[in-house]
Amino acid sequence: MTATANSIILHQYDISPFSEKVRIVLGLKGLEWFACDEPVIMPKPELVALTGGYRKIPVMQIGADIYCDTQIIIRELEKRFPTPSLFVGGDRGIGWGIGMWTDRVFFQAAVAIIFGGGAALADEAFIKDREKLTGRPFDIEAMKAAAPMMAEQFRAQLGWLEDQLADGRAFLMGDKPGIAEANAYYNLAFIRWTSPAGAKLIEAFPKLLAWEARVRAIGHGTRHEISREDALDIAQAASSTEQVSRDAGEPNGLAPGDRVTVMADDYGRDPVVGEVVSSSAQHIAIRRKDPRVGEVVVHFPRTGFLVIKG
Ligand SMILES: N[C@@H](CCC(=O)N[C@@H](CS)C(=O)NCC(=O)O)C(=O)O
Repeated sequence: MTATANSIILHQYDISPFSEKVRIVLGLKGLEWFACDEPVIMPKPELVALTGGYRKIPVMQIGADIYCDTQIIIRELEKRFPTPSLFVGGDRGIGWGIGMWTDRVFFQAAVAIIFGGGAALADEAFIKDREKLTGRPFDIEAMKAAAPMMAEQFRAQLGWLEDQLADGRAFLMGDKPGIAEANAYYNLAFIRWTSPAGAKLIEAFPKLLAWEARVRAIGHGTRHEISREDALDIAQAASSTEQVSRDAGEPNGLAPGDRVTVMADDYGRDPVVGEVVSSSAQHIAIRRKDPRVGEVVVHFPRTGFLVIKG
């Protein structure tokens, strides 16, 4: 199977929890996709050629359109492949809000438990890389000290999920799986892959355990592999399909053609510079040129990102 300009290419690595969020969405929608494995630490020259600076994982590529952050990746997948919908009842807005909880507070508790527990992932090169990523010391000793408190935090949030399932429903929003599953599940998967002590916390919640098995069974759709060079060749040969559009509601008057810098507001704040193609309350798409891939359009969500004019 060969990838084309219409194929979904997920720049990822297998042990990446945020990639697992997207893989579950690919499974829910029964999609065929290409995994393009990226390094766990910098340098990531091929990824940065596509994004213009953004280095976090995952990044989705469809032709010359590059989607940075799981929120915009999932929004695009829902737009291009609306059936079955990720919105299964009563969660069309709050589904995104669940992501802001699980990607930040829930995820940070998992990280402290995993690395405070001495996960073998954290060698010297990894620690140096993550210090650069976050702009703070990656302080294993501090994480060790915080791990017991974080276990309480993590357990409390597992308890919310258990309570959500208390009426016997199969999935968080009812009888069908959707965006809430993708958002909630990947932190449990991350703990299972890396921390036996953390995984023990899950065992105390019977409804959650059964739910976890149901979500795992959804799978990842149909996965193929693609090399980084082949993915770059696809971007170079393709043209973006993003249409120019002006959002009259832009609070700061942003318009197509404006030069902007976009960066995450939390960690991995590497700036990406380009020219606005389209924007809305939920997205910004910017055009940039790269010597290896030519013209690409890079897409970001608005919550969790800063857009600076000029
Ligand atoms: N808000 C981002 C978070 C992504 C994220 O933190 N990804 C981790 C890996 S799961 C990462 O990029 N770590 C640094 C790296 O892999 O270089 C999203 O939703 O995509």
